Amino acid sequence: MTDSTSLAAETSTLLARLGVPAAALGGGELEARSPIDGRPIATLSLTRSPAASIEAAHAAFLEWRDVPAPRRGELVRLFGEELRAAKADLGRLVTIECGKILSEALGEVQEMIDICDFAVGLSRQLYGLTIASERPEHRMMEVWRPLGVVGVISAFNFPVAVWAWNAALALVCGDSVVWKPSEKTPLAALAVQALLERAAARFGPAPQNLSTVLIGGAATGQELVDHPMAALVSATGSTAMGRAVGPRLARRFARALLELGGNNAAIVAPTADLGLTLRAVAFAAMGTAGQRCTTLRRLFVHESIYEALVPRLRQAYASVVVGDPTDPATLVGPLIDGDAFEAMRAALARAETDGGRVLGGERIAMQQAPAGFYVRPALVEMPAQTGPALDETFAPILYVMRYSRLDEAIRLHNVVSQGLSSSIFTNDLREAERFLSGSDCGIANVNIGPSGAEIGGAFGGEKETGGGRESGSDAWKAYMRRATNTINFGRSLPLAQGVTFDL
Ligand code: UN1
Repeated sequence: MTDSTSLAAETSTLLARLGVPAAALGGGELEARSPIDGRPIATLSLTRSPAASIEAAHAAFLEWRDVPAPRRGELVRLFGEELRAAKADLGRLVTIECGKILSEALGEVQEMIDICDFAVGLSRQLYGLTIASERPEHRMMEVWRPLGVVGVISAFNFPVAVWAWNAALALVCGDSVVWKPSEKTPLAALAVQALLERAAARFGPAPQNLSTVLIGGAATGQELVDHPMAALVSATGSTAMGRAVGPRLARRFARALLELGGNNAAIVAPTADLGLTLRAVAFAAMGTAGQRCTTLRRLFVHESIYEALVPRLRQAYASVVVGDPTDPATLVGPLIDGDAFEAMRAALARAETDGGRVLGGERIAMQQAPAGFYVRPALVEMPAQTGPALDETFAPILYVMRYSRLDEAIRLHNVVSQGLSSSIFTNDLREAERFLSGSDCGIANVNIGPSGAEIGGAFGGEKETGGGRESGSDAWKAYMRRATNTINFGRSLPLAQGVTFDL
């Protein structure tokens, strides 16, 4: 286990190398902590005036929207280069600040690089349509124009990638970006901002304040949500956060892109490849210590294979290596903090009341990190889908249930209030297709787990997950304003729908 003085020292070395100005750190009122040992790693100041930052970003937008889109793509290309060069350092910082294992932290930085590549290509493909006009000598077209200031509110569990999904698209779409990162992971945000500034310096004259970071808590986020100059706010976090943010944005008719909770499930059907299923379930349910919005939380196993799969799962849960996320042997790092641990314990206690058989869930003492919250992931065999199995608890708990009929499993799958991601494990084509059309989630997979999506697809979900779509496919359209243009190139004025109005 890395000792805490060396963690703080390593953090400041990493921040310096990543280009974070020393003036941004030290002496402020926000204390950044590492979940590795629960101890402070840096202090920083809160943003004094979020409104001033948003107004400055709006001025940047007015310049940036006139820069041709492929040229805007060049800035994102350079940013992708900075990320490639800084991948090891930024990944390490992400591990220190949010506790995910190094391989996953590096994967998160890779996800940023991937979305930059996607956005660079997109900068030459912001296509509109030409539409047949019913009037002679008229042309109709649909064009996509830059939108304005894009606010991004991100969560601790993906402290850099989710911002990048939004920012890379927003920047090529001609928007400026104001980022309110989780107050649990402000340092990674400052590092990313510094890398973007490096790219901007190489780009040539880029508008000042094209991207800014607001350091603060919920009140700062609220200022961003309420500011009339924030045209779109893309917010990732709990459903409770979305319930607070959504109506405030609606009140001023601003755009909302909400990526909220998931209570993701998988169905393991009789023909499933059990070796593959075991590995997929282990990563999806225990990876990132259960702290992904796409984490697998419910597993429906067909009764005919229950005894073949579940004992192997129990073994995996009992033996998975929990510990220091900087150690390459570790697969499960710490929870983000004590509140997360309390929520996990409370959910497990409720599960027991409902007749659940709980394996794991106990805190693991780490000699050198008494204030770190390390837990053995919990596997809970439930007699039925009740109580905590219907909620999202942001911790590594997998509720396992038996099923006999696929239609019933799909019904139970859909019964929860969230609708993010879902999977089936089967080699039966009919079952796979029935599941894909039956799942009510934004993401539905066959023979892979629900987490770890690639950036090329649209990411997001239905119901209490909030309905937003980020990242690939045509998610970029949320960051632009659609305009329908009709051009009359004749000398007369025929009216649509055959209306006459002759003076
Ligand atoms: C999140 O947890 O908020 O699909 C995002 C995944 C990752 C992103 C998760 N690509 O698990």
